[in-house]
Order: sequence, then structure tokens, then C-alpha cells
Amino acid sequence: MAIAPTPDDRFSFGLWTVGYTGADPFGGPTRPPLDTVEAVTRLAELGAYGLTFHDDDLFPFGSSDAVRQTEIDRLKQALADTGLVVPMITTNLFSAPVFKDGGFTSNDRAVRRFALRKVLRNIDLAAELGAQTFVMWGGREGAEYDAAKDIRSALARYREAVNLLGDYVTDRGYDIRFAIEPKPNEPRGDILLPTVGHAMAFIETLERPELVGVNPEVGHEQMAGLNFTAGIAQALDAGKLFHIDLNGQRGIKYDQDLVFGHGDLHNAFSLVDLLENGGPGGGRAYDGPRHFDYKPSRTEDTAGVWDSAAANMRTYLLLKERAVAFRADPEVQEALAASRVPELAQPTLAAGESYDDLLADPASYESFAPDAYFGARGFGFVRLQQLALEHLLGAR
Ligand code: GLT
Ligand code: MN
Ligand code: MN
Repeated sequence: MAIAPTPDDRFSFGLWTVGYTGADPFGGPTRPPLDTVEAVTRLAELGAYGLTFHDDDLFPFGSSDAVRQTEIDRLKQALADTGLVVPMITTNLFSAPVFKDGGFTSNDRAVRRFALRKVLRNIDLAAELGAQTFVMWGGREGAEYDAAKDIRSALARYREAVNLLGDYVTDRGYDIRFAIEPKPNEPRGDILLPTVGHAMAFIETLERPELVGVNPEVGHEQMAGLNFTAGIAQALDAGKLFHIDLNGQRGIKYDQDLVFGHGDLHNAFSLVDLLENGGPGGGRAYDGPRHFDYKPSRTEDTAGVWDSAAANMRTYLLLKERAVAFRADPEVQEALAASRVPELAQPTLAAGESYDDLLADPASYESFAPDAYFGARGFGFVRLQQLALEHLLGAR
């Protein structure tokens, strides 16, 4: 099927994704390093609209000011040449040995102060490049041993850090919001703010909660055995879906970062359906970048890197097309109604009805016969799921 991504689709990629050289804990790289200008050029050719990066992806940790500036200038030129934009930036607080016990929540205070300085410097760069979202993935913010980390103090230091960053962007007048990226474990045995729910509860304790949302990643929630689409729905309900990391994961195991859809395909389908058709009146529920945070498998060569980048976008667009067909199918609409799915949008009490009115309504209780009401009648959810599967397979 002819499907060509365009910048209107708002697909973006991390520089660390297509730039992954295949090194893992068990073996070295299987591909040569990728130059930033080449990454920008190839992504633009494939129809992406955005590039995202960590400071350390663009210029190595500890670079001189001159090297840092050279790399920033090369990136800016490539963006100008291609029209690609930088919608999101993030800071690496996990690779350098100094961050082995975390950045914002290291037990060591000097490390925490250094981490804040590193982030502040990168926020200035984000503003300079027009990025509107600043992601915070705290991969090293955690512990392996309960006695080694005072979790309540760690959360207090996390809060202190995010509050300070909120003051900074406000005082500087930067149009930047923060997105916390949860992950349950890896590289730490246990990571702070492990799921979307934990992160959203933490955000409400901040001084400027309106500046902070979440950047959920498909695989990270699925590593915790959670339903990603349901987590995204709750983030949307809270107005906290500031950014999203799309990829694929097969069950509860190490973080696979597969191509989007190369894991739980049913959940990818329901996710795209939610993002594209779950808004008010059936339109888009989320307008931000469709950001792919995947790793081209280390078995692939350089051509395979670009094939896999294209595969993410193609899969998303195919699922979008399938989700529209699903919604437009009269039999699906009939099955949804039979399953009472639209009825859940109807408030349980009538307008203006009080609990006194409910108590005075015999039909709700005294004359309601629960066994007779639903004893022999089902909801038809399996039929609905089969219709979804048939649309997903292109059988309808
Ligand atoms: C790292 C991690 C990702 C995060 C990136 C942002 S870096 O690759 O595995 O999930 O989104 O810091
Ligand atoms: Mn991941
Ligand atoms: Mn991610």
C-alpha cells in the first residue's frame, strides 16, 4: 500500500535511536557511528519532521566549549538545509560514571549540583533551538538495595530539582514544558517514578505542576505488565500527555525498544485509535510529536537502520488507516452499541439528581432485579475484539 509519511504527520526520532551502533552489555558495536548531519538528512528524506537529542548525543560528555559550539552549528545548518525541527531536547544524566548513583537524586550532593548545572545549560540550548518540550528520563535515579536509598529524601531532591527548573524557565521567559519519562527498572534495579501513575502523582506535589507532564514509552509500561493505551488514556484525562515515546516490546523482560508495532500489536492498534480518533467528537486526542524511541536491532546494517526508521512511520500510518476503517464499519458501530460502550459516556445520575433522589428511586434498587437483569445476557466484548482483529489483519 502506498503510504508516504510527511512532516504533517509529526514523526520525530531521537538522535540516539537511528544512531544506536548496536553496543549492549554483552558485546560491542556492530555498526559505525552515525554523523548528525547524515541523520538529519536521511530522516528528512524519509518524511520525518523532527529530531530530538541528549546533549551528549550531539557533543561528547566533557567536550570543550569550541567542540560543543561546532556541533551545535553543524546541527543548525542541517536543520536549515532540510526544514527538520527540534521539538524536544533532553539531558543525559545516566551515562557518565559520575552519575552512577543518579543525577538529581544521587546520594552525593556535589553530583546533584553538577547535574542541575548540566541540565540548566541544556535548557538554554533547548530554548535556543526552539524546543518546546524538555524530557527527563531518570534511568539512574533509583537503587538496587533498599538500605542504600532513602526514597523519601530522593523524592524530595527530585522535587527540589524540578521546582528549580520550573523557576528557571519561568524567569527566563522560555516557552518550555517538562515531561517526566517513567520506567520501572533498567539500568537501576528499581527506578524512581516507575510508571505513568507514579509520575502523575508526583507532579501534583510540585510548585508549578502546570509546567510538568509525562512522556510515557510503550515498552516501559509494558515492562511493568501494564496496558499502555490505558495509561495514555489516563494521562490524557489528566491533561498530562506532553510527549510520547513509541516503540515495541514483547512482554515483561529487558527494554527491547523494537520498532513500533513489533510487539503487542493489538495494544499498538488501540493506542493509535486513541491518539487519532479518541478526541472530542472523534478527532485527534493528542497533537504533539509522534516520537519514536526505538533501537535498530544490532543484527542490522546501516541500510537496515533506515529501513527500520521507515518501518516505524509506515506501521503508525497503517494502524491509523486501519483504525479509521474500524470506526467507519457499520458492524463495528452496531457491536459497540450492543456492548454498551457509548453508554459509559452517560453520567450515572441525571442532571441535577442528588443522592436523595437516587435513594427515592425504587427502579434503581427496590424493584431492580440484578440476577434477572443480567443473568443470561452478555456484553459481546469478544465479538467486538474479533472485529478489531479482522480490521487489523485487513480482513474487513
Ligand atoms: C534512553 C532511554 C529512553 C529515553 C531517552 C531519553 S534515553 O535511551 O532508554 O527511553 O527516552 O533520555
Ligand atoms: Mn526503552
Ligand atoms: Mn524513551
